[in-house]
Amino acid sequence: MGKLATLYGTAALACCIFGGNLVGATGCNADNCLRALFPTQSPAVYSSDAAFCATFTASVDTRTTGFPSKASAACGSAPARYSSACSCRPTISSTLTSSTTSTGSSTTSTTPTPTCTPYSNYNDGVRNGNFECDLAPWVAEDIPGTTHSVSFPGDASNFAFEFDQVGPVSSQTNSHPASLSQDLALVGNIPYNLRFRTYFDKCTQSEGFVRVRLNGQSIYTVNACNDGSSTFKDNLVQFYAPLSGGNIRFEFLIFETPATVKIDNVSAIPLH
Ligand SMILES: [Ca+2]
Repeated sequence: MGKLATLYGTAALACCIFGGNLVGATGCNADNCLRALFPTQSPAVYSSDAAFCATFTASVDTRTTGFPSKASAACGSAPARYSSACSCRPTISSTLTSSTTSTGSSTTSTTPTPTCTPYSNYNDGVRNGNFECDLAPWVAEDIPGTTHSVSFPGDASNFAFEFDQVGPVSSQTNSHPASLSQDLALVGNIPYNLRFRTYFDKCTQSEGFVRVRLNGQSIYTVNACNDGSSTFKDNLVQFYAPLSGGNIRFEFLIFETPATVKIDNVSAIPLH
């Protein structure tokens, strides 16, 4: 299955999509570098990048290596790009509370309580993409033998959507699999980066895969064995939104019992 799918409405448009933005040496530029470094308001994602920015802006920084790998394609190795992105990074309004206390030989963990941020910044076409506001406006559909939940831990210890194959695999798995979907708030006629993180509990021949549909069209699949199991992995799909709105649908074509698949940190951000 392809790891990267690229859909554009016209070949003519493709010439312009990946052109780098011109960025000055100082100031805040709302460009692809910023969006790559801070793709969501997820506290988990934000905290790691905020930590990078804290070290980066502590002094005049001229480093050309050691940048967050997820932003290297968009930001390159010019310190000014990172300085710009760090100078206008998002203000996070939600926090997670989590505590672990050790008393002698016993350890007590407290399940975090999400503080809801119902809509992301930066023109994100996905709402509640980090599942920190429970499930809505996502719609989850089970089939015989499957269940779902918003569970902890998610990606980097917050919440995630969890699909579970708990019973015999249904004969309708191929034709009408369990799914997770929502209507998107896309601006028409521009290209987008769809990013999300997936977790498969194991890599086996029969574990199966997750299929992504945009407006009913299959645009991407990720296999249980694509990137290893038992950890969250990045996925990137570039697509062109011909119209405003739209619908995204994750389908769980899982053929093993028991099996667990998680999805977290879903975002759809304009490329420019
Ligand atoms: Ca999450």
